[in-house]
Amino acid sequence: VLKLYDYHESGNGYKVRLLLHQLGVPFERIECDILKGETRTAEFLARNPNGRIPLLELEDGEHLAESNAIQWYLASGTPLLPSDRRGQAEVLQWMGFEQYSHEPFIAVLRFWHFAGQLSQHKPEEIASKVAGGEAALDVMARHLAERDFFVGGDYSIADIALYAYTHVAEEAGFRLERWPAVSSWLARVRSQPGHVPITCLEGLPG
Ligand SMILES: N[C@@H](CCC(=O)N[C@@H](CS)C(=O)NCC(=O)O)C(=O)O
Repeated sequence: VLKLYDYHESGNGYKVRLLLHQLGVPFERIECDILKGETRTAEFLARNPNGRIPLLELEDGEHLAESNAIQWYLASGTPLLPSDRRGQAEVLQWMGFEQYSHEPFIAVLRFWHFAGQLSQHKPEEIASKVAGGEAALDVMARHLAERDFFVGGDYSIADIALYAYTHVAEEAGFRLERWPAVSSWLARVRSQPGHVPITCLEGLPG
């Protein structure tokens, strides 16, 4: 059975958890407390030298890191990844956007909030995270103004990648009502078959 090394608050981990549930793929979830350095032990680093979750252990004992690469692996050949070249490139485009223009602002600011680290950062650092997050939400809202989902009109792993930290952006101080197109997309994603919330920490028995 697949093993997912994960942390309960992690949106990156949630992308994989949610996808595994929606695909109905059995997995075991292993909690690693990142606040206690559990991804930085020699044992964990032997599995992922980059010291981060999510990490998927495959049936043959090999490992796959990076939330979006893991999603690609799992969704390949399913309706959650387009089969055409253009659609696949667009999924990668939005995943690249998520990792470079969204996660470093919204996810990092949320982490500073819940890890109690906000006071360790200068006001201008916080303001720059807020501005980056708002810019990302603006881009998403513009794209979603005329579309139900990010790529090709259908729900895909591009939506999961962006849903993970957008739906908890209020925990980072963003008021999502400012972006109605984003709020209605969040509701569409939530209504997909097999959807589970970020608080669902169950694996799936085989
Ligand atoms: N680009 C990576 C980011 C992974 C990442 O930042 N993981 C965080 C939790 S969300 C982590 O494991 N941090 C622990 C550490 O850095 O020690 C992905 O998308 O999977």
